[in-house]
Amino acid sequence: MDLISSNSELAMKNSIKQLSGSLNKIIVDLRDKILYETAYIESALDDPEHYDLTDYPVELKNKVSDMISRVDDLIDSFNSGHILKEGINTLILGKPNAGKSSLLNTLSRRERAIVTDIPGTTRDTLEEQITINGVSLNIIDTAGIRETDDIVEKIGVDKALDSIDDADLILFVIDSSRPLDENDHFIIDKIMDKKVIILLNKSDLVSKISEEEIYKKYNKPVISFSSVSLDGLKALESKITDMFLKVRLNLMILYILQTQDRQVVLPMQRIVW
Ligand SMILES: Nc1nc2c(ncn2[C@@H]2O[C@H](COP(=O)(O)OP(=O)(O)OP(=O)(O)O)[C@@H](O)[C@H]2O)c(=O)[nH]1
Ligand SMILES: [Mg+2]
Repeated sequence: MDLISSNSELAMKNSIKQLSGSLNKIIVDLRDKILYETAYIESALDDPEHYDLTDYPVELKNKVSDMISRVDDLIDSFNSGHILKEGINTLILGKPNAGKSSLLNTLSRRERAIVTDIPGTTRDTLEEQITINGVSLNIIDTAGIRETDDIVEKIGVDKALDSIDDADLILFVIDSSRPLDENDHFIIDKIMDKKVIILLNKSDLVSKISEEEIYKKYNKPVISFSSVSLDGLKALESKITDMFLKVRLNLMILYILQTQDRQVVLPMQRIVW
């Protein structure tokens, strides 16, 4: 199904590789190791005189932790598989008028979203697919987060907050020409345990907030940015691709697999999986 529904060539190659049996081989190998240890323990219990178990607990503990880390690698590979197939789910969050829709337009190089100086312009979530250095991103612009009595706007705000869980990356847009307010604090509290890049937007205006101050406070990457002067655009694009280094490694490995005999056992096998 992955192969049929994958929407890029890269995703297709990834699916083919999974089909080609590497995943199966790793699972069979893990299963064999677990069966071996289980059989060894059972035999030792049945026939204790012929088994020296003095160092076995330590040995077993090491083997089990190695297996756990292989399983963790597999789970990770699923995550980056999802990112390769569907793109990095990138949520743009911020209070009204921070410049979220302008950021979406800047990153997608087109006037995708309506931008006005009226706070509360964007009411529904808006998605756009873009590619940065070969990595695909599914960017979602959202309604500005604030307390509101407007029913439609409130639905948009709730939708934005609900999208946090599914986001692989959050671009938190702050209007640096104004001091932080309770809306900024409310947002940052909601996203502290996520992968976040903080954008100090409107850097072309006189700034009320410094990069150092924000970094010290929140310990997340901070980039000074402007959708008007395009200050910080390159820095943002490289930061995103650096954060998803694993995806880039997968791209490289897929390229190697494509150009070489697929039977070659790569030394980076652990990275692939
Ligand atoms: N000077 C300056 N103005 C900006 C920048 N980014 C956005 N703006 C302006 O800020 C205002 C709000 O921009 P939007 O992109 O609509 O802001 P938003 O966060 O999407 O706002 P809501 O949809 O209301 O939540 C507009 O007047 C933009 O032109 C920037 O980098 N520099
Ligand atoms: Mg908007």
